[in-house]
Order: sequence, then structure tokens, then C-alpha cells
Amino acid sequence: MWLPANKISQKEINKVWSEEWKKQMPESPKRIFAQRLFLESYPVFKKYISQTQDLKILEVGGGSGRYGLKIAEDFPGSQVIISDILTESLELIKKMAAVLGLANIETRKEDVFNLSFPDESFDLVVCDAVIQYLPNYRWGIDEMIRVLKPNGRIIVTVSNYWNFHSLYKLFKIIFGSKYEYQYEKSFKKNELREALKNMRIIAEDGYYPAYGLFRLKKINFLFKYLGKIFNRITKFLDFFSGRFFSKNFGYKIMAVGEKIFQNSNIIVKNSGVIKLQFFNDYPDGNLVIGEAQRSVPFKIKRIYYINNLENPAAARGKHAHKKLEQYIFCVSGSFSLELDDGNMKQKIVLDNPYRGIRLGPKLWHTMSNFSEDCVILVVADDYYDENDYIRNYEDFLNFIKNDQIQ
Ligand code: T46
Repeated sequence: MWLPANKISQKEINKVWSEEWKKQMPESPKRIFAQRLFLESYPVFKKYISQTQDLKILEVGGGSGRYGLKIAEDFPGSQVIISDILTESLELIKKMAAVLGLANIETRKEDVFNLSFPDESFDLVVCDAVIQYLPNYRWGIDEMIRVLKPNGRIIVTVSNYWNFHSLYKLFKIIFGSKYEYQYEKSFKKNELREALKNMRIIAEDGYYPAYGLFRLKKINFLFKYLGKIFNRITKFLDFFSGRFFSKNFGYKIMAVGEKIFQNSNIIVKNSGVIKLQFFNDYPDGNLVIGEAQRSVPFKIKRIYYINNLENPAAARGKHAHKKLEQYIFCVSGSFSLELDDGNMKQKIVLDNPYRGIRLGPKLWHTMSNFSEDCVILVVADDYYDENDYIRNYEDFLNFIKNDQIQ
């Protein structure tokens, strides 16, 4: 990897940004809307927002809030919540919303890993250039997907690896100075796609390839003119190529995903999802908390874990329980969990340490496809009892049939 990202803690990352928002204490929002980068980027966002219905919209990590504010202005029938973890950002947004006289805006202090909204609250989640600052960005995305309604849409943008901006960061490293925003991952398209793997990707886009060159003018003023030339060329080429340059070499790349109802929700009987509280203390680890009779909805009598899953062909489970209630977690790595209630079947990839899947009674379950670093944790509401297992699939089908007759 020729573009290392500094390992600094999430607290330090937040500090960089609170300083940034303090500096920006508001000018006129109209001026922010008139900035070149915004003029290039906002129309690309707007393309993917439904014009035909009023939406409940969440902007995550709003920062200056300019996207949420402009969306609220352009879609006055929609309700927009702009969230950020930093008070400085929310202060800035509130002031700008007041200047614009927007009544359909609310600001909320929220941690992207622990959004306080119930499941399936929003039609649209917008997240501009935020996950690039989150070393554990996959789990942030999962949280955004959680609060999306079925078929709801997410628009995510990130720094593009294949843009001159990467060169700017590299020069900074070579010349021994820090990149002003410190930790920032530059994404390749497939990495962004992978982050949205549980969604139906409906569009990939990007904008403003020349902006990365304009940033290089801090190194030499000639880049300003090179940027201008490059801007003309890419605009010309975009015009004839369906925006090929912007989509592939834009300063930011964008993915638009839709929540797939069947895949992200449990369709089999006797199952469900719980979410544990998650503290991201990167690079000093994560802390995930489950509490009996709170986040885990029963008294825990037993825990067990499974590790050293080195055999790629391993398959575990292949049984159901008669009465036992359990939740299964993937605390490290990933694996596939196949659930079968005798009627419906479902396969779920577990790769998120704070999400638990209910293994209720009468649910045939099989675990396979373990990553080498996979560690599975299970909490159960009773002690081990071999008599509670149904280890033969025919017996399982008979058991649920008889159960239905009784
Ligand atoms: C389940 C899935 C998710 C015990 O003696 N005590 C215990 O608490 C457990 C869990 C197992 N055992 C014995 C029973 C077997 O002789 O350990 C041996 C291996 O158990 P098993 O083949 O059932 O392991 P998995 O991974 O297929 O299933 C386990 C749990 O047993 C099961 O309840 O739901 O994980």
C-alpha cells in the first residue's frame, strides 16, 4: 500500500474536526453553497433523491451540514435530521439553518456506531466524506443500514484513491508534513462496493476530478493552471463518455445502495437481530457490551465460544434445539450462518461484532465459511443438555410437524 493512513485515535480524529468547525463558524450558508466543490458535488447527490415523494432523511456526520441543509431547502416537504458527534458542528449547522429559515431541519448529536434511532426509521441516509475518517467504517455503514427502511436508500461518498488528491497526501508524507485532516482512507471503487455488500447497489458515481489538482497548488502555484486545463479536458471527455472520468477519477466517488428487505432482515421464524452497544476506541480496540435482560433479552446461564477455525471446509451446527434460546455473535472475522425453520431458509453473513442473531428453538442452523480469524460467541438461556438437541434433519421436520399439530 503506497498510501499509508496515519494511525491516530478516534478522539484525535474528532479533535481535528472540532477545530475545523470552530474555524468555520458561520459565514453565510449561501457562500458555502456557492463553493466550487459543492456546485460540482450537490447535483450528483440530488440525482439520487426521489423528487416524487416526501422523505425522512438522515445525514450522518453532517460536518458543515451543507448537504443536509441544501436538501432541506430543495425538498421542503421532507424532514431532514443532520447528525454529528461534535457539538461544534451542530452549532454551526443550527446557525445556518436559522439564517436559511428552514423549518424541516433538526440537528442531533449522534455517534455513527450507536445511532439512537429505531430500526427502519429513514427513507434516505446521506453520508458525505465521513466513513473515510472511520477506521472501522464497515460497522458505521451497518448502523446506517439498520436505521434505513426496507428499500430505503443510502448515498455515501468517500475520497477516491485514483485521484490527484492521493498524490497530494503522498507528497505530504514524503516531505514529512502531516496531512491537515490526519487519518483519511482513500477508497478504491471495489472497497466502497464491499462496504455496501448487504445492499443492492443502484449507482456508482463521482465528481470533480480536477479538484485534487487544485489542492496541489499548496505545493506549487502551477497546479492551479494545470487544474484548470485538466478540468476542461475531463468535462469535455465526461460529456462524450457518460461521465466516465468523474465516476472513476473524481475527487470523491459515490455509491448509492438500496436496502434489500429479504437479506438484511430475518425472514425465518424464531430468529431476530439484536445490537449491542459499541465503543470505538481505535486504535486501542473496541468495547462491545451486552447486558442480560436488557440488550440480550433473557437471563444468561451459559456462554461458549468457538475459535481456531482453520479448516476452510469446516461446518458446525447442523442441528436445532427444542427449547433453548441463544444469541450468536461473530466477535472477530466472519462466517456464514444458514437458518432453516422447516419452511423458510435464510443465509446471513456475520461480520460485525456488535450484531447478534437469535437462535430460538426449532430453528435448524449451520455455520460455515469461517474466516481464519473468526471467533464465534454464543450466549444461552440454559445449561448444556444433549436431550435438547435435534441432530437429524428428518427428525427436525417431524418435530416441528408434530409441534404444529399439538
Ligand atoms: C449451537 C451452536 C451455535 C458441551 O458439552 N457443552 C456445551 O455447552 C456445548 C455447547 C457443547 N458441548 C459438547 C457437545 C458436543 O459433544 O461439545 C461437543 C461439540 O458440540 P457441537 O457439536 O454441538 O458444537 P456445534 O458448534 O456444532 O454447536 C454449538 C452448540 O453445541 C449448539 O448448541 O447452537 O454451537
